[in-house]
Amino acid sequence: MSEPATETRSEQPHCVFSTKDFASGAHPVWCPGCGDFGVLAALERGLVKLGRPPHEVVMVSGIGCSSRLPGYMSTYGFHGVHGRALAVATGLKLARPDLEVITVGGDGDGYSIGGNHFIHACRRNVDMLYLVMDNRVYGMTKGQPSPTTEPDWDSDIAPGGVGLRPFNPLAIAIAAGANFVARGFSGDPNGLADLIVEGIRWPGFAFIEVLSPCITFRPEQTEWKRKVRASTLSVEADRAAATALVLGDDGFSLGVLYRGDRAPAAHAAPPAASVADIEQEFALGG
Ligand SMILES: Cc1ncc(C[n+]2csc(CCOP(=O)(O)OP(=O)(O)O)c2C)c(N)n1
Ligand code: SF4
Repeated sequence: MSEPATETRSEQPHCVFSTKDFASGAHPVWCPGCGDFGVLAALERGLVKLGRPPHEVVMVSGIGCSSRLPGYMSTYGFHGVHGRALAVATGLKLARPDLEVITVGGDGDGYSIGGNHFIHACRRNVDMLYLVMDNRVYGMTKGQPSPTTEPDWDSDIAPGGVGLRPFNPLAIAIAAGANFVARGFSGDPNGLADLIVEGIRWPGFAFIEVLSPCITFRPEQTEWKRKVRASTLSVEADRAAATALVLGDDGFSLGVLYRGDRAPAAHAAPPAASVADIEQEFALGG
């Protein structure tokens, strides 16, 4: 096995970390071969390249196999409730802009129960990264179709398929105002690590959709490694044109698909009152 990568961040030449510094030591309970292992490796490599210490990074998630990821990293973490991760992350980043806030989760968590928060996080454009491990299925709850499931995917719960047009998260993100939009693949952790670094450095809300196979409930997704390819879509396109380009793509183009120039949302002003004042104001009884 090769040694973990180390790299110095140009802005912070004294910070040198290895991928081991970002690992919690807990063994992932994911099924052997789950794509989420590749995403975990990519996040660790990306954070090494970024050069920020683990205690300055917070991983926020909801519920699902993919949402277990913060527990496998040594950074701060918040494993919250289903579909609400972006609401937590938005508040955290506005209150503590000095922290690197990264939200992770699955397509069920982020596009179904969390769909409202996803759209409004794009619209708000707070300076943080959102990474979705999309396996087009609810893995943790044993294989129900998700918003990105193909209409004809046959399963016990939806015989013959759901028959619905899939949600297109990248086109929706661009149209709703996300400032950086990319697609990665769990089978290419180095390429994904580069996208993670670029997304974090780009001002505003960065969204990375990662094709991350569920080999247990969607074993046919092992074929994704033969379908993915580097994107040839223009990243110079404006928001409307970029949305149209992504809508016309087959969903297997990898790389940066959109870079916007919106100014990020302003951070919260520091509270005028002290913590003691606030505690007194909200004190019960008397
Ligand atoms: C409010 C609420 N509704 C439903 C559930 C059940 N539930 C847990 S995980 C999950 C879906 C997870 O799917 P996804 O986000 O795609 O993640 P994966 O497991 O595939 O990584 C659901 C429906 C829950 N925990 N809480
Ligand atoms: S059920 Fe699917 S998503 Fe969950 S750990 Fe297993 S392979 Fe990964």
